[in-house]
Amino acid sequence: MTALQKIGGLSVLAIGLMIFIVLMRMQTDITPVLNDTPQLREALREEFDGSFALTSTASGVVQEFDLRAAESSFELTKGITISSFAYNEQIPGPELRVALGATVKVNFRNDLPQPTTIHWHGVRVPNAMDGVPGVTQEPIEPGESFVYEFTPKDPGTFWFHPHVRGSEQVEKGLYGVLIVEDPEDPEYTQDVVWVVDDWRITPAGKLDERFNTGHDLSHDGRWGNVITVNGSVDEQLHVKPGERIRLRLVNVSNARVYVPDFSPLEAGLIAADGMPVSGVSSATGIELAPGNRIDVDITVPTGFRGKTITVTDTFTRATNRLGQIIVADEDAVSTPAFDYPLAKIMPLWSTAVEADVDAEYVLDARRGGEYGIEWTINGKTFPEAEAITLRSGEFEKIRFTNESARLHPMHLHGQFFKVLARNGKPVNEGFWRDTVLLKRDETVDVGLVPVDEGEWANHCHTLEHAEAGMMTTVIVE
Ligand SMILES: [Cu+2]
Repeated sequence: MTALQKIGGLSVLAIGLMIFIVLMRMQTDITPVLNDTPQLREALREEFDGSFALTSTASGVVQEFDLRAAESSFELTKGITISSFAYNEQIPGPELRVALGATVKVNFRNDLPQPTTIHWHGVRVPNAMDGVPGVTQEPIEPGESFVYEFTPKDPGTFWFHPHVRGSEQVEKGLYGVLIVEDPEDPEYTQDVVWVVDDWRITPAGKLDERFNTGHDLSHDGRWGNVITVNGSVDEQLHVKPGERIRLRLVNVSNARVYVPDFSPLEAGLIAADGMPVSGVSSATGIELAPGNRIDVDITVPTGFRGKTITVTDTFTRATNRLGQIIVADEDAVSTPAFDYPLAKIMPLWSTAVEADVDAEYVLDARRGGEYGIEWTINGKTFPEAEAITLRSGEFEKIRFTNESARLHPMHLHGQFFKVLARNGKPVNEGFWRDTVLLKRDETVDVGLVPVDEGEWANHCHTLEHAEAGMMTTVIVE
């Protein structure tokens, strides 16, 4: 079957689906009795109050970093050295650790042969520091420099990557992690980051330089055939029995989704997308879509002396190896005892089902454009779509409707939201997100109270889909 035939099939499917949805809507128009009132909205906003730091608590300390993007070469594994891009010649780029309250100053220089920017994924930065070309800044041309300066408002696990030709620049190795440390963070015996990526390597042992192919665009983006953790196909974390570790997983892949399985270790989910959860649950089985982060709390049982645990990914039918946790054949150390600090306020928003949808984003594909296929939001590609406006400090309900058969991890910049319902069924995840995965034909309702003002990107984090138009903006005012 040719790509065009496949796309044709997709259109027929999409038209069928549209007719079905119209029929469904005609039916549902008669049934719902929503009680959207100013009182309901007020109550929903009150539930939220106190969830986020409204202003930064700048300490006056400045933590300064020099970051340079340039062409590089990278040894993925023995015999496979690829032409890459890198920050400071490292893959992953440098791990930036800053104290909550410190101002982060990044002196960035672009020595790539193409323009770039840096987006600080999940960090509530001043709008002008968000790194989105054509929205918050001009692209940084080769040979040019730019100073990013912001004071993070939230502690947690965040990351940074380019927002220009993302499907190529991120795939070639441009990404790094930003960790904001809270003085109230408990003392784990180790605090470790696992940056999870996949690479598409040709039989000749080179990085496949065909970006944005028709196949990748008409499917779930570019999935690689080699998975690395911290740039290694054989990442090993050495621990002692009794240790209590904080493991931060960041999915920087263009498109691949992971479902980490830590068993037989018990791994508690303590933070999602950088933000603390309202109650600890198992981290095994959580979907880590592109852009997502999870922080897990693992106590190594004393009975695991001398054991090796392989952490795997079970999202696809094949089980993929991520990294290994190797327990020393030594006496146990004493386990630090503390309760991980949970989110102080997390709205339940159980009455949000009664609120009308304030903005709906319909996700779909069509033929056309530079790549022969375009991914659309409400029938438009970036930048033709008009921005929607969200009211700062008010409860807002957004609906994402996936009318395609493909995966779309939708990422809203500058704001955190909570999933309210999937396919109309209320859910309570107990954590905030900045990126939510939509599966085929799925509808996801999210609630938020926007607090950071400006024009923010809202796009699919499958980087090939974003490249083919799947991006729009919201204005918070
Ligand atoms: Cu997508």
